[in-house]
Amino acid sequence: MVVWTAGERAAINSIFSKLDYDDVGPKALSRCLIVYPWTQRHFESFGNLSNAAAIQGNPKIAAHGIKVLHGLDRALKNMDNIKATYAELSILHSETLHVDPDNFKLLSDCLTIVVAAKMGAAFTPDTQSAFQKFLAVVVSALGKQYH
Ligand code: HNI
Repeated sequence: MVVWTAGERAAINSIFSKLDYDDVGPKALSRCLIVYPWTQRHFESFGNLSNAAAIQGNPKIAAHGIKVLHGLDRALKNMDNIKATYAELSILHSETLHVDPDNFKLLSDCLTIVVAAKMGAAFTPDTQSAFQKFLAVVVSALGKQYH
């Protein structure tokens, strides 16, 4: 059972309450596909991924980046039971999509970098500590149904 302090809960909710999903979601996913090109193989049906500009301009990638962020909302609403909340999504990524679970960490790191760039000085070490803990619990939960 993950224990969250009141400060961590406040920091995490504050980040998401101010997040522009339509901006941050596409930026995080496209960053992941550019920085870690092997992740592109999961999106070959999404159209042109031939270079960074194509990826950053790909509407399907953008839409999926937003979907991923909304996928994080599920954890936000179930902070005390993130593992159970993501059981189905973990099975989907494992058995249907065959996504290497290492990639969850890569995407979450890209999301952290995008959020930090947006927040600037407001992304204090304490804020980052809470955000990284939240993403680490999500990444762990998404990997739980892999065998
Ligand atoms: Ni992921 C579908 C959430 C990481 C590749 N992914 C989803 C869906 C959600 C989601 C929500 C939609 C499920 C549905 O339709 O029922 N993905 C998340 C979250 C993370 C994540 C919260 C991690 C923080 N996904 C990844 C990673 C990859 C990935 C790291 C590959 C590199 N995800 C996919 C693919 C799909 C997907 C591929 C299906 C897309 C489609 O529509 O075909």
